[in-house]
Amino acid sequence: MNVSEKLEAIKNEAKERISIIKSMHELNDAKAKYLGKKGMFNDVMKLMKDLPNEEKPMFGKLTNETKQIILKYIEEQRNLIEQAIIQEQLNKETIDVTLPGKKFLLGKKHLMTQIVEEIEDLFVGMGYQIMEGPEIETDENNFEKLNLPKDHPARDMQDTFYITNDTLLRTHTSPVQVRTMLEKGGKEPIKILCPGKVYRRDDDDATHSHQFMQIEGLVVDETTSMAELKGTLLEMANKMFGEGRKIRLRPSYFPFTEPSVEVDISCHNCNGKGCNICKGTGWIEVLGAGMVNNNVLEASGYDSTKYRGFAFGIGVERLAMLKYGINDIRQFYTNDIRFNSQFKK
Ligand code: 2U9
Repeated sequence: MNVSEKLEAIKNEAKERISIIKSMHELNDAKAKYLGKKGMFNDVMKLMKDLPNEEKPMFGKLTNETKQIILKYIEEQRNLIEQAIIQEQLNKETIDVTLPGKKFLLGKKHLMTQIVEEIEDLFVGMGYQIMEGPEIETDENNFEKLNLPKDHPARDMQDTFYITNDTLLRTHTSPVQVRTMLEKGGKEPIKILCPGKVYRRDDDDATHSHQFMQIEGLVVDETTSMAELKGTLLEMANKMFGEGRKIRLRPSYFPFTEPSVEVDISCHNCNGKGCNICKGTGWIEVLGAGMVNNNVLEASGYDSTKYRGFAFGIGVERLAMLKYGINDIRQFYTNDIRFNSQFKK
């Protein structure tokens, strides 16, 4: 085989072999085989040695042209392989734009949060400040300063989660008010609303929970009166249970207030006629209140001959149960989406 036949043979073989290569790796091997230092053109070089000198340039040129052609085959194949890789990727990632989209459910605030925020807004509108405090409290702040002496039944081990002899899980949010009074040092008027979790040693059932949400309010000033308390509670009753509510105060007893009252609201369900929610009475009991006991004012540094105060307390779960006809308090804590999603704001 002479030089030009050899070159023609290499070119034809390269064309055929390269055209069936499917991967970059194989293509690089082929490039080394045909064009590399130890490649197939070595044999051609050996044949060239025996050629007469005047023919050498012409065959040299032909060799270079053949190499360029093979390089072109390789580059063309490289393009084809690249296209195939891209096409394969595109096929894999094909999106069916006609498929229905995923439905994203929007979360919403828990009923308890909704009600607390609603009451907070109402009272902020009446000039109250929202105050919070720790859930682990001292016996002093939770009981002693609230006119609940050591032998008072409400301090019973059976009702309170004691942590040590003088620390406990607060049984009401009243210690937040105590802290505020102590901070103000008996000198400034107070108008605060204190929402928060409280704890009582109770066996959980449909109407009892060892942990629940309370909202208490406290106003201390020189002119604070029972009339002001009554007006405030009526405002809240109308806001929470709809316009046209009436309220009724019945005498009661709390150690921290004197006089103390239980507050009934005319039933929002039957408008006072009597139904299963109000147990036929036309009234539902929703909160307790009263004028702050002088002992309580004095214990936290307020001169009871100058200052007077009123306070009230609401159990938020009970309020929500009455408003929405919920019959099991445990519904608030089990996070059942079927329950929670019913209360859309
Ligand atoms: C200070 C002075 C007085 C807070 C009050 C009530 C009446 C009351 C109950 C409602 C339902 C508790 O959650 S419940 O079981 N609360 O009836 N709370 S007066 O009186 C205070 C608080 C702090 C310094």
